[in-house]
Parts: sequence; structure tokens; C-alpha cells
Amino acid sequence: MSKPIKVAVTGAGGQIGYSLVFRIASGELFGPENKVILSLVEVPQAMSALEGLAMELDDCAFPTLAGIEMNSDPDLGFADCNWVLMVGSKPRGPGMERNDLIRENGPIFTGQGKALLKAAADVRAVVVGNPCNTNCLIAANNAGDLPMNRFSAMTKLDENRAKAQLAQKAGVAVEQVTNVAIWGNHSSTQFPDFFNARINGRAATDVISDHDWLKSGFISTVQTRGAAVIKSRGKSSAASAANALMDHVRALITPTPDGDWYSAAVPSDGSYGIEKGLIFSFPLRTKDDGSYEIVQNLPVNEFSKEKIGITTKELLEEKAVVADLLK
Ligand code: NAX
Repeated sequence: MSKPIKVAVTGAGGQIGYSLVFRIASGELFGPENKVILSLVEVPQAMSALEGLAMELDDCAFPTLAGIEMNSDPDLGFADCNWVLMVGSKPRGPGMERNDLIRENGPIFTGQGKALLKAAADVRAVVVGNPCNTNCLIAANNAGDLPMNRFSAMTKLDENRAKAQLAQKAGVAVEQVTNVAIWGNHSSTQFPDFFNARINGRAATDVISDHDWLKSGFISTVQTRGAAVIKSRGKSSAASAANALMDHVRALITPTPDGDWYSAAVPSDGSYGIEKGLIFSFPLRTKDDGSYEIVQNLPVNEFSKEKIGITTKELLEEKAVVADLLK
């Protein structure tokens, strides 16, 4: 058996953490042949909650779990990690504007970005804590020479939400929906691209004749799904977010099936005219060598261009708010 894969999870004591760590520990993410060491990272006041979590992990007696570490210092928590899943961040408080949240969370990601230099040489960092694109931008800009392509932020939950909506509207099983691209920010400006989506290999726009729904109801349902879950459940999406994070990591390490793609926010290389370096959700494919590429030359019509413009503008504004935290 090869060396255990060491995975840091920040905010492990939170809701998503509770849905996530057992699935990683069980071998579901990296397979039964790979052992994992979990490095749980929390704020100092949550360390006792983490101890309870560690007891429960022990009590699962997972054969794939080779160790548990707990730290409140990311320099220690990220040491030798192959994956750093940055879930922890401060929630939006009452009356707090989006920009306040961005400023509140920024410093967390400067420190955690620097701490990535203590991680394993092959480390890959995934940001989930919101605003995840801009937090990822901050981390990537504070991580010294670590290549930008090691960084991503999660829009897989948005992709999964979009797939479920399209499947339900078309009356098909969800796995028959493919090629769903989420463009831009993980926020209410994101553009879930139904024009390029396929259902059973056919254009979604051919299968679903209600184009008014595609252009308005579908987009707004996906954009505001997080808020709808909070309204109904009284808490934000947790199990579906943890599930999407599993899907995200799997998509990054598994060659993408022929003809399909998945969505993740990654540093732009200038594709589709998006400013280089901006953490932007694109359609991606993972190649056989384990690297990813941004899918090129997808048709972007005037409708899509306008939507992509709106989400790009928001990301550029977020970037301006944290300009002093970028190198
Ligand atoms: P919780 O508030 O339940 O948990 C967050 C945890 O992070 C807390 O235990 C807190 O102590 C910890 N934390 C805060 N600052 C930290 C730091 N500096 N280092 C380590 N840990 C720290 O939130 P939860 O529901 O688990 O959501 C976590 C984050 O995911 C939030 O920012 C949330 O907005 C974001 N989400 C992102 C999604 C996405 O698709 N990208 C979807 C789900 C979720 O909304």
C-alpha cells in the first residue's frame, strides 16, 4: 500500500465538515486501496468540538483512516498535506453587506495561502468557504511560487443543482444530463449555461421546449438555490455541499468521460476573454495525465455573453475590494 493521502479540512467542526469528513475517511473519495490521514483545522474555540468529531471518526473504525490530526494553526494543519480543502470561513452576520463579508474573510485566506507552503510538494487547494472565488484568489496570491493551477473554488454544487433542475423539467434521470457549464462566480450572478448542456446527447434546448423557463426560471432557481434551502431548512446547504466537494475532487483526479465536462472555478488563462488570474468558473476537462484544461471554443451567444459579463463584473469588483491582500 502506498503512503497515506493527507487531507486537511478547515472548518471541519462546521456543518459541511460533519457531512464531509466521514465520507473522506471511509475511502469513498480516494478508493479503498488508499489510506488517508485527516488533518482537521478549526478556530481555537472550536477545538473541543473537533475532539468529539475525532471520537466519532475513531468509532467508525474505518480501515482506510490512518490518522487524525487537529490544529488551530494552519501552518501545522497544512503540513505535508496533499489536499487542503478550505471549507471554514466566517458566516455573514446580521446587516452585513457582501463587501463586509469579503473583507472579514480575506485575512483568513492570506494566512492559509501562506500556510500552503508547508504542505506537500503536490498539494492542491480547494476553496469552499464563501465568497469562494475571491477567497481562492487571495489564497493563490499569498502562496508564494505554488503554481496557480493547484487552486480551485467549488461551483460543482451549482452544476449539480442545474443538472437536477434540467432532469426534472425534461423528465429524465439526472445522469442523462451532461455538459453543464457554470460560468463565473459562485454567487447569484453565476450563469448556468443551458445552451451547451445536453440531455441524452441532444441539446437541452431541443429536448426542453419551454425556452422562457430556461432563460428565466431555470437560471434564477439555480442562482438562488442556496437561499431557498436556507429559507426552508433554516440552515444553509451542508450535505449537498459536502457531496459536491467529493464530486469536485473526484472530477479533478479522474479523466473526464469523452465529450463531457464539469465546472470548477480556476485561475483564468485568458480563455473566453476573462482577465488572466481571476478565479472564474469554466467548463473543464481532466486529461489522462491528471492535469485539467479549460474547454475551448464553446459557442457563446449574445444572451450568454451578457450573463457572463454580469458575473465577470462582480468578480472584478470583489477583486478590487481585496486588492491590498493580493501580491
Ligand atoms: P459553518 O458555520 O457550519 O462552519 C464553518 C466552520 O468554519 C465553523 O466551525 C468555524 O469555526 C470554522 N472557521 C471559521 N474561520 C475559520 C478559520 N480561520 N480556520 C478554520 N476554521 C474556521 O458553515 P458551513 O455550513 O460548514 O459552510 C462553510 C462555508 O461554505 C461557508 O462559508 C459557506 O458560505 C460555504 N458554502 C459554499 C458553497 C459552495 O458551493 N462553494 C455551498 C455551501 C456553503 O454555503
